Amino acid sequence: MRKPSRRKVVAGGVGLLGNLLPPNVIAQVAAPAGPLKLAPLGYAFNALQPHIDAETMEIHYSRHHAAYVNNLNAALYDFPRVAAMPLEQMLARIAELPDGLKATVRNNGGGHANHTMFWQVMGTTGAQPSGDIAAAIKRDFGGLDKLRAEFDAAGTRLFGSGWVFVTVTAEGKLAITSRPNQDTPLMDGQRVLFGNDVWEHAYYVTYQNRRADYLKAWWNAIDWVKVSGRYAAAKSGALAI
Ligand code: MN3
Repeated sequence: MRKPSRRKVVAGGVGLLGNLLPPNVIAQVAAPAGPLKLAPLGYAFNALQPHIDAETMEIHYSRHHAAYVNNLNAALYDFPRVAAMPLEQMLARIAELPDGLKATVRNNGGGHANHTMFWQVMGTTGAQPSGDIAAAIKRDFGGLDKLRAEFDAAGTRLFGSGWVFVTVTAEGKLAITSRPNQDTPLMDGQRVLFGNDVWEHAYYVTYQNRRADYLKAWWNAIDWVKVSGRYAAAKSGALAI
């Protein structure tokens, strides 16, 4: 069951209750319910054009990602002890969670973590890998071209919906892996340096069925300054999602 979007809740709150309730109650109605939040995107929906079109970005962020957050918050309402856990722990300890919560955390918690990372590693700086991250890419893949070829091949091979990731260890070692649906290496206690969403909703408007073309173009949307920051955070133990 889909919960109404925040915008609809706000509109409903003002339209139906605005004349009846004091302002503090309206604020509670309008606030997103639950412990998890949809972070601001950090750039405009059209910022990644022509590689990712604005319509795709808007639907992907405002509807798909928002739905994962809303669904998870709704499910966590009855499990306050789980709700108090950081998301990466919820995912790493999924086997210990109440049975009624496992599938929701896996699908919607995984979706929330994956998309939070995804928006973060994209941007418009146009920078290329340099310094530590460039050295690690050369050491572990033989260079950026080889990383790209291997990563795109993994994304093309993945049947149906899922993600391709580059994981990073605390020592800074990089590896390519893929997962179906909204699964994430966080469920195995690993850390994600960056990853690409190969669900059709991530690319269908511009690329239709041409996933390989999307994978190739996506490298133009990566912000290597942000990836570099995540790499440093992973090595210092500070990288969470
Ligand atoms: Mn997606």
